[in-house]
Amino acid sequence: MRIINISYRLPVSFKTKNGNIELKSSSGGLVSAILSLKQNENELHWFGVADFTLTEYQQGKNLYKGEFILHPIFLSKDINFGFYSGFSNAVIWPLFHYFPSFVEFNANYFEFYLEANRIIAKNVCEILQKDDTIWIHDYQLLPLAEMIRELRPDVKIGLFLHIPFPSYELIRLLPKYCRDTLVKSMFGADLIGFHTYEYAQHFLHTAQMILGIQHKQFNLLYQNRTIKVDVFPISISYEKFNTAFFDKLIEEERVKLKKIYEGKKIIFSVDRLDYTKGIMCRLQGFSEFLHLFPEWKEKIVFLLVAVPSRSDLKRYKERKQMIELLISEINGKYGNLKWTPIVYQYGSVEFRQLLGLYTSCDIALISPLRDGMNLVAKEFVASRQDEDGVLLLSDMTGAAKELTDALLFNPLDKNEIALKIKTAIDMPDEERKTRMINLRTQVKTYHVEKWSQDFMEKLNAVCSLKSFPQTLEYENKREILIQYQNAAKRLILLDYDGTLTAFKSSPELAIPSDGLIELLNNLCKNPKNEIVLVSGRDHETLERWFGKLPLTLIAEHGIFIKKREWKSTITDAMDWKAGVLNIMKQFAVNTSGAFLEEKTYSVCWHYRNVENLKGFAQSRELVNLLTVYLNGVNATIIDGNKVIEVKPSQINKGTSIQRNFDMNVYDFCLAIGDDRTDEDLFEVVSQYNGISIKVGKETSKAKYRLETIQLVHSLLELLK
Ligand code: GDG
Repeated sequence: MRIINISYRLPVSFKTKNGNIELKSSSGGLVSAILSLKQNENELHWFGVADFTLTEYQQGKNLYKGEFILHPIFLSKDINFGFYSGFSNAVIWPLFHYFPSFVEFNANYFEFYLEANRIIAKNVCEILQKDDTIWIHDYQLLPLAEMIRELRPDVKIGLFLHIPFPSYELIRLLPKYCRDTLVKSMFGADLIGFHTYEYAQHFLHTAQMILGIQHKQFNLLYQNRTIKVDVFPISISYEKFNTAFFDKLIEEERVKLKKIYEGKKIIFSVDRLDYTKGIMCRLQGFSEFLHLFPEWKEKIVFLLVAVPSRSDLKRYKERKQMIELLISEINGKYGNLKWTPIVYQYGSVEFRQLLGLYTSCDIALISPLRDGMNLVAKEFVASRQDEDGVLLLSDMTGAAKELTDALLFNPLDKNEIALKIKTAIDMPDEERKTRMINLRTQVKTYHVEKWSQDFMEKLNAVCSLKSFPQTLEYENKREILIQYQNAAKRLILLDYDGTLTAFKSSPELAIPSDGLIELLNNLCKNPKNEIVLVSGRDHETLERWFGKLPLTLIAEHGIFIKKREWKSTITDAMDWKAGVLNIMKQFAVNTSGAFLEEKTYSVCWHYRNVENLKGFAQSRELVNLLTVYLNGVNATIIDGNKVIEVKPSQINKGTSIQRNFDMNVYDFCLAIGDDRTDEDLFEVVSQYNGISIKVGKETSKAKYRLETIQLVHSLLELLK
């Protein structure tokens, strides 16, 4: 198998130094993750944007002896700037981290972003082979999956977002064409992964608001494909950090640091200098600690490493100045000639030094305002083989969801930070050890190698689901007919609107034609047939139109069933109905063309007569509001075909026919429907090896597809 990994950065870089080419390899978490997929002769390819010139690459590529087959992509300076700094880091990064006021949207940069992704897609497709697996990483490459799929529809694609996916309220701040493109193009992937359930949930909500797609247990049907959304909290290579504790060089580093700061408690932090990392908050918290607990004067030191990052952007330059100003203020206010409370380095540290710091400090203080995951927290924990040290972690990080034995705090609350530092210092040895053991078990259990294997397994699983209906051809029809003729007991389940009759501007106008009544009557006449009309309509209408035919009627998606007489299947109180009706009325008043349909146990808001864009936009607002209103209530919102319906949860078209299968054994079963509500029907029918047919062009779990109502009639006419 070939795995094609694509991320903005390559795992290596080439630089000219004193006229010679030097190779610099990255040993970050993602490299370990992808390397762990090198089993069974897997070939690992890695595409990324080159941060070196073509000449440097040609001269230096033989220096690389690693496991990856490298594919550097050379972008022009302009495109790369607009793509990376201009759009990725000045729009998506701040917006997705809940810093909307830091967003600097420039339409040209968005074009460069798309253009860069197109170039990458083209390069990738040039080497693609059948059965390759593509894994795309992060916010720089959100449109890539769709772009690759356009060129190679058959390929297997996974996408993982390393940063948070924010609430829809943030996404909607982007210009419509931009947000629609970004979200829609993510659906080019088969599997879309996030660090936490919260991010996945935000994404699914956004998909419903922007594209009107509803998920079922995190699975979505989109353009004839099943797409899975799932959660994969990234981790680190536990072994690498754990075993480092006894490495000679690291031990030396630790001893050296402990000697320098002898007699003092050490607080340590390291991150890229980024406004999301909450470095200012951490400094304010430390300052508050010095203010509240002056007895710690000269007995504590804060070692703060800020790694230069994106320093070409205004927000990063100003943040650096703010941080450095605050550090000097705190040092000036509390320090003296013998003691500097904050020891600051603007520059990266080598792995050996980093591990020296992780293993010699008493407290790791990590305070992002938002962070997709935060690997520093996990690295600190994994490196503490001595089971000592306290992790102080912002509850706004993805890591806080897993590392619950850390001392969690709100990064904006400087008083809380100060008190938590004090708690950490005073923590009894036993509690400190227990917490650290629990944290280490957590990181050890789901390490980065497991993360990547888990992702690959889920990607393979979703791609093996064949969800799209195949067009019902002559051969299939013949097989159905043979099966029908050989059967002694048959069940035929038919939806009405959109399946047996066309939609009209108003539901009451869709009266069955004489021809249709005759067709149904003929089907009913055959004693081997049991015909069931499974509709979302109210039971009065069904009675009026079909009451005289000898068939079973199911109304309101299963709420009413008539074999001989009408019976309700509802046992729950319906106390939500009046409130929903009120909300829908309000929306009908505000949306000209929209109208309500009230049934005994459900309410519908129709927007088929509303201008397209306006209708869809209003329907999104309504779904949003109803989702909140119905929280904890036993009612389901159906985001249907130009209709929003609320109905009791426990009943759907699938449950309504379950009883038939419980009481009978059929040797022929056929279900035909056009709407999302018919998917429940198809699901049950497929469990009993029945034949399911979707009417129309959309995706479905049905086995076959017929594009028009006329074709449904012709098929039914053959069933004599
Ligand atoms: C993004 C998301 C998510 C940092 N300084 C030095 C150094 N580092 C290494 C750390 C750690 C990594 O960089 C930083 O990872 P984080 O997870 O903390 O943060 P981001 O860079 O913002 O990463 C984040 C991550 O993607 C993975 O999905 O967790 O939420 O924002 O590995 O050790 N390493 C060395 N010297 C340094 O000076 N050697």
